[in-house]
Amino acid sequence: MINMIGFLLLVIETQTITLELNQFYECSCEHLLTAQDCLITFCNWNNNEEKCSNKSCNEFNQGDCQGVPDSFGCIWNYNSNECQNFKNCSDYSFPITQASNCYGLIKCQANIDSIDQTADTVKCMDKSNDSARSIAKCDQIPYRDCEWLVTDDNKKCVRNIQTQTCETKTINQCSDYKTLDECDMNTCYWNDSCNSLDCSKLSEKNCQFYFSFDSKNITLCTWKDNQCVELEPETLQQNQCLSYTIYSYAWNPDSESCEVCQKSNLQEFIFCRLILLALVLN
Ligand SMILES: *[C@@H]1O[C@H](CO)[C@@H](O)[C@H](O)[C@H]1NC(C)=O
Ligand SMILES: *[C@@H]1O[C@H](CO)[C@@H](O)[C@H](O)[C@H]1NC(C)=O
Ligand SMILES: *[C@@H]1O[C@H](CO)[C@@H](O)[C@H](O)[C@H]1NC(C)=O
Ligand SMILES: *[C@@H]1O[C@H](CO)[C@@H](O)[C@H](O)[C@H]1NC(C)=O
Ligand SMILES: CC(=O)N[C@H]1CO[C@H](CO)[C@@H](O)[C@@H]1O
Repeated sequence: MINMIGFLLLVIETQTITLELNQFYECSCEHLLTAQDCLITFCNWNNNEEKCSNKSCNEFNQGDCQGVPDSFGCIWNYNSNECQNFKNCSDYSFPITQASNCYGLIKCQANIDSIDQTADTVKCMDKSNDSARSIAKCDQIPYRDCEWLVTDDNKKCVRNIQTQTCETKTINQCSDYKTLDECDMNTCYWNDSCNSLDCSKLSEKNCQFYFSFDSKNITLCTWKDNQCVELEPETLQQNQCLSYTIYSYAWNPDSESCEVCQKSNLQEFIFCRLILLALVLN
């Protein structure tokens, strides 16, 4: 029985290391529960209430505005040169060659149907799926920008070098990419063939995180004993928690542990199941 519970705990640990995209870089000031953690660049600490709260967008310079986690809802406006509250993806449009700027907004993507060749503009829209590279469809994407975007039915936009077009392909694993050009280095690596990435394949400089195959999940890595390994947030100290996890985990002074800021439904589901199972087993 104890072995069984041990095994289940192990399963939970591996689950928590891989974050869903909506759990990554999502801490906001309200998650920072001690004065020490309340980041002065982004937040204000109220000594009386012992509470950390976000500064408003218009207090940020360009660098900080572009650096705050999405949860602050701040976007830099290049026209008026100020940091503004983000409202809606469809408020933004860019020259066609800068369509990738849509992905720098908050949960937005390029709206392929809005491409206007005459005016040279593309509008942004709300995300149509949960991938960091979500897109509605691959055709009409300029060859140059055809970079492993993910459609709502989980197909990939892949360059066809022969026809110089952006093709819709069913890709189930890195080895389905047959050439170095096709091999998506955000999630795969090349060693004579295209293989899935893991932390151990990353250089010290790139030892931070990598995306899952569909860019829907992120695995955090850390440099330890001269190699890149999977980060185990539960083992982090207070002063490491925020930065090692790229603002995805914050220190909980009550439990004295480093905990994910944005809890996913799935984890709660697993947790409930574990508790139920433990009850049954007892
Ligand atoms: C904090 O962020 C929220 C959006 O998440 C915003 O509505 C609120 O105005 C911000 N607080 C301040 C002080 O600006
Ligand atoms: C943004 O605006 C569009 C078009 O008006 C609307 O359909 C969509 O629901 C809005 N999105 C959000 C997140 O409010
Ligand atoms: C490339 O990596 C894969 C997976 O790690 C391994 O199985 C394969 O042997 C490697 N190939 C070469 C040529 O090193
Ligand atoms: C992404 O994470 C979710 C939830 O943890 C999991 O169900 C899914 O299989 C993962 N997908 C990939 C491609 O790793
Ligand atoms: C944000 C969003 O719209 N996500 C959707 C992406 O596509 C999948 C599959 O169609 C949906 O289940 C998600 O809700």
